[in-house]
Amino acid sequence: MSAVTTTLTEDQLALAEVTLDFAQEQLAPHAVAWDQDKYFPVEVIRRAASLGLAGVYVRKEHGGSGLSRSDGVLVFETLATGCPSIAGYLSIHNMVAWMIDRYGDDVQRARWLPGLYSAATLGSYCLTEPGAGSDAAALRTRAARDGDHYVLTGVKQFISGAGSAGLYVVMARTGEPGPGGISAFVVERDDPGVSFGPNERKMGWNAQPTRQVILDGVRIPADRRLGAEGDGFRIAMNGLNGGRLGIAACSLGGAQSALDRSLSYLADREAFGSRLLDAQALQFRLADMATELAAARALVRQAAEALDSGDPLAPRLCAMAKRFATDTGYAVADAALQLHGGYGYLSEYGIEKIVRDLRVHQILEGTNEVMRVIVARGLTET
Ligand code: FAD
Ligand code: 2MC
Repeated sequence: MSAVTTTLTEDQLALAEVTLDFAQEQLAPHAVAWDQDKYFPVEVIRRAASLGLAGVYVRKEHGGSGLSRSDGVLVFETLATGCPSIAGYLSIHNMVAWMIDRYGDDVQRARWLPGLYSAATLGSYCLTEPGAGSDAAALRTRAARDGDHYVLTGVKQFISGAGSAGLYVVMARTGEPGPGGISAFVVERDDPGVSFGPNERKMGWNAQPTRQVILDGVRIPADRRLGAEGDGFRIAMNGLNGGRLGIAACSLGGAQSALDRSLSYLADREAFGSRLLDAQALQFRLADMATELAAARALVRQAAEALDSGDPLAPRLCAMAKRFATDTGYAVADAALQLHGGYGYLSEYGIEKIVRDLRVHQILEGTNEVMRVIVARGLTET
């Protein structure tokens, strides 16, 4: 905990205490079993919602917690010390709730936000398609206007929470090829024509489902569109700026937990007549892990402050922070596994689960290669 408290305000310290208690009491004791059983603990997510953690960025006047991104990265880092997979899903749910608060009109907010911030309704974000992942602006899901309705047809791939979620923010094409022809819509699970693929079998993030969302002539009223026609790509990207920080923070929390466990493990484990913790080679490894995590945390906070202040460089800083924190988090968790010797490789110690969970953070919400594309474009275009 000491590693995350520097320069925090009194309010932030209190927030971190509440979320850390929740993570240690409600998530950590069950994380290994949820992973093994592929169990999505919706009831625990609803308990998190009762603490305001399902409407983190929804404005207070709209019923949410009204927290800043700087607060939010603290929330997701501390939650991820208990389970990166559930913290990661909550980050996505909060991205969806923020998009509705930010881009919805009063009627849309009143209709969907209460369900989202109480987590009575879970949210999913649907951008990726089988033929359009990194090149998201190439998406082909079609939303054809038909009088006062749109008819959506297409397939969304790798959707977190799909099947369990009641509300889907779907990016679909209403106009010309490229980003300018994309609009954002809210699709509900019970809309006729919505179905789901099987729960994907995957390396990590097993405590939450990942499925295709299949849209087969889904006819929805035009008032399900978020923002104007053609604004969907911008809405999707602005959602992802904050989302990428959430995922970055989850990597920090998972890795911090792996580092803390390594310290206790090495203090207990003896070899060659002394505690392993007394071996300077291992102390240096721990020192490097702590240093790299502190550097990543500083960059995540800097990006969060940039997003809070509306800095035009914020998208680039978010990409830098997502790339650096998710690479660092994975490396630190993998080093923690090594420090546990053979026990790190056993499921019951929970370390290999952290490594598997953190691996996907280098891929989703924009791969780390795409993060480099964003940073490099910024460098070469200015
Ligand atoms: P591709 O785009 O095909 O990329 C393949 C490789 O090529 C990658 O290494 C990539 O970095 C590299 N590459 C591509 N373009 C370039 C380039 N220009 N320069 C250099 N390298 C490049 N999506 C959602 O919309 N909603 C979700 O909820 C969601 N949840 C997910 C959950 C999981 C568990 C997973 C695995 C994915 C999820 N995704 C979700 C999808 C995720 O965002 C995509 O997998 C990711 O954006 C990459 O797309 P792709 O898999 O099609 O890879
Ligand atoms: N913030 C704000 N606006 C952005 C933005 C960002 N991060 N990125 C792009 N835009 C705007 C950009 O400014 C431009 O606006 P305008 O037309 O007004 O100039 C518009 O969007 C089009 O942008 P580009 O011309 O850069 O579009 P391009 O097609 O070249 O590529 C790229 C953009 C590669 C950055 C984008 O496709 C991308 O981020 N790809 C990765 C996809 C991704 O992150 N998927 C994650 C899925 S969700 C997930 O995995 C979950 C687990 C939830």
